[in-house]
Amino acid sequence: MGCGNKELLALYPSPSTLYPFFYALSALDKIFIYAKNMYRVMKVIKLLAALVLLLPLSGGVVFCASAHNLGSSPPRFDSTIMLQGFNWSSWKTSPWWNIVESKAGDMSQAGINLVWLPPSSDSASDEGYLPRRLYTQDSRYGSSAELTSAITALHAKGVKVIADIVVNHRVGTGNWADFTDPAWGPESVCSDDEWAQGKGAADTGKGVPFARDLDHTNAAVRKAITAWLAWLRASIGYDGWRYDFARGYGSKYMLMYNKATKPAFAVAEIWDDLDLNNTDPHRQALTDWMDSVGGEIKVFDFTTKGILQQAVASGEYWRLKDAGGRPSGLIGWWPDNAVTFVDNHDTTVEASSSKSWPFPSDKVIQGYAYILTHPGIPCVFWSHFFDWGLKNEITKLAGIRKTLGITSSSNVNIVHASQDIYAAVIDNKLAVKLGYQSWDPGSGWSLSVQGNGYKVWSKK
Ligand SMILES: [Ca+2]
Repeated sequence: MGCGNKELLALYPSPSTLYPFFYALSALDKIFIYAKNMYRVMKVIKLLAALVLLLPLSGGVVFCASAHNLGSSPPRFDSTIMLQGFNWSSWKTSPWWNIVESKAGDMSQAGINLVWLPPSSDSASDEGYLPRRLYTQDSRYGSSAELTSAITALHAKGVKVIADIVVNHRVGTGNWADFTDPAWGPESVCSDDEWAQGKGAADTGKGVPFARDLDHTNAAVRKAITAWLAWLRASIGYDGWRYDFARGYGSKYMLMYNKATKPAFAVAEIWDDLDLNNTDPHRQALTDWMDSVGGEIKVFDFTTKGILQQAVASGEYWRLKDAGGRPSGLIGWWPDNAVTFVDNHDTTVEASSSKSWPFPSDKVIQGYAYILTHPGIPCVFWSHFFDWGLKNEITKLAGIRKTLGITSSSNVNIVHASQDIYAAVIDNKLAVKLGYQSWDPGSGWSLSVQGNGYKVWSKK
C-alpha cells in the first residue's frame, strides 16, 4: 500500500536478499562453462535477469521520490479548491442556507468548486454535531427546502456540495437512546457506552461522553447508515462527504459506507495531537489511516496546519522543510489526499476553548499564500473569506493557482526554509516567498500578487 517512511525503507533490498540470486547465476555459469557460444548467451541472460530484478526496485524508489511522492495511487492532478461553508456561529444567522445560496456567485468567481456544509440533520445541539432525527433536514441552519434550494444554486454555479456526516454517535429523541427517524434499538449502541444499556459490541474506535456511540459492527446499523447516505445524495442533492470524528470507529466501516455510496469527494477528520518537536509521527498516522482505506478517503492536513501556524507566528520557516527537502506536512508525503486549511469551525477561538488552536490572526493571509500555492487540496474558511475582509486577496491567490494550473500533485522545490524566510518554486512556474526578508526568483518572473508578509510570482 502507499509508502510512508517505513515502506520507503522496505523498497531497498538488503544485501543478503541478493545472495541466492547470485548463487543461482554462478551455478548456471558452471553448467555452461565449456560452451563458448553459450557463455555469451549467459552474459545476455544475466544482464536481462539483473534488469528484471532491479527495475522494479529502482522503479519503486523513483516512484517514491517523484513529484507524486508517497501515495499508493497515481497522481490525480486535482484542481479542486474547497470552502468550509460555515463557522461555529453560523446557525445564529438563520436561515444560514439562504446566506450560503446568496454567496454562490462569490465562490464561483474565486474558483471555489466544492463547499462543505455543516451537519444538516435535526440535532440536539445548535451546531448540528449531536444528530437526533437523521432524515429530518430541518435544523438551526434552516429548512429542508432552503437547504435543497441552496444546493441547487451551488450546482448551477458549478460548485459541488459535501455533507458533514456525524455517525460516530447519535442522541435519543426524548431520552438517552430512544432513536426515531430512523428507529434503532439498544443493539445499535456500543456495549462500552456510558449509557450502560447498549447491547452492541464494544466500540471500534474512540468514544464520546456526550452521546451514544454507535456500533458499526452491526450489519443492520451499517445498512441504515448506508441507506441514509444514499438518500442524502439522491433526495437532498449532496455530492460527497466530510466524515466527522473518524477516530470514533473503525476505518473499514467508513470504507464500506464510501464504497456503497460512491461520493464525488470524501474527506475524514482525523485530529491527533501534534508534537511540534517531532512532527513525522503525526503525518505517518494520517498516512497509515489512508492506507487502511486504500487511499479512497482524503484527510485534513492537520500536520501542515500546526507546523505552518508555528512557522509564521515566530518566523520559524525552517519548520516548513523536512529532512528529505520536502514540505514537512502531509503534503510532503501524500499531497493528493491532503486537504490543507488554515482554520476550521473548531480551531477558531469562537468554538470551545478546549479545541481552540487558532492561526495567528495577523498572519492568516500568509497561511493562504502557502496553501493556495502548494500541492494538496486547499480549503478556505468561511470566516476568513467573507468576514475578515480577505475575499479579494484570497480570490487573487486562488486565481493564480488556477491560471498556472497548480494542482494537488504539483512539485515543490524549496529554495529557502530558514529563520524569517521561506521561498519555494512550484512546478517551475510559480514562486512564493513568506516572511519579511527580501528575496525574488530573479529575471524571467513577474510579481503577481503581494501582501502582508508574502509575495507570489509567475514565470513569464
Ligand atoms: Ca465511537
